[in-house]
Amino acid sequence: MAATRTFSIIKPDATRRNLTGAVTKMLEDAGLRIVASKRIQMTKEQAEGFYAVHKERPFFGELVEFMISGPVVVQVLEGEDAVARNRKVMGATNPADADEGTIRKAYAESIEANSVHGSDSEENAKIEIDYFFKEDEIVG
Ligand code: RTP
Ligand code: MG
Repeated sequence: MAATRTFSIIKPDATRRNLTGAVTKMLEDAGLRIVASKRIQMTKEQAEGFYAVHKERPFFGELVEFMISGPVVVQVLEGEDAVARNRKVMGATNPADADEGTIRKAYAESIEANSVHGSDSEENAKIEIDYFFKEDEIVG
């Protein structure tokens, strides 16, 4: 199968605890290649736009505040079946439900401060990659 791409964020709870390398290693060990990566401080507008699908959810305001509470590392990951492969190594949204060997089981602090984001479909992966990266910033 051909390599596909997905989009990942190492969230502020993880960068705060200096876990950028540890999380990246788990992604790489899962068969994903980091083909673009940058550390950014998201603006409120950027975070609101990124999570626009969750606008009506009760946790939207808190989620935006959390995502701008510190730097994040946005990444493009490439690999076979990248979206599903990444979702698998991330683990369940709530770390209490996450399987052993997943990033969230190892590092997430709570259902909100859960260390990583990963696109949930190939279609959303394209949209999310475009939201943060220009094509010439991605080197496969
Ligand atoms: P993500 O989008 O970050 O990869 O995570 P996900 O698909 O597993 O979770 P989703 O339902 O899309 O929610 C997006 C992010 O919102 C925060 N959240 N907080 N307080 C809450 O009940 C709650 N539920 C979700 C988490 O940071 C989650 O990753
Ligand atoms: Mg999601």
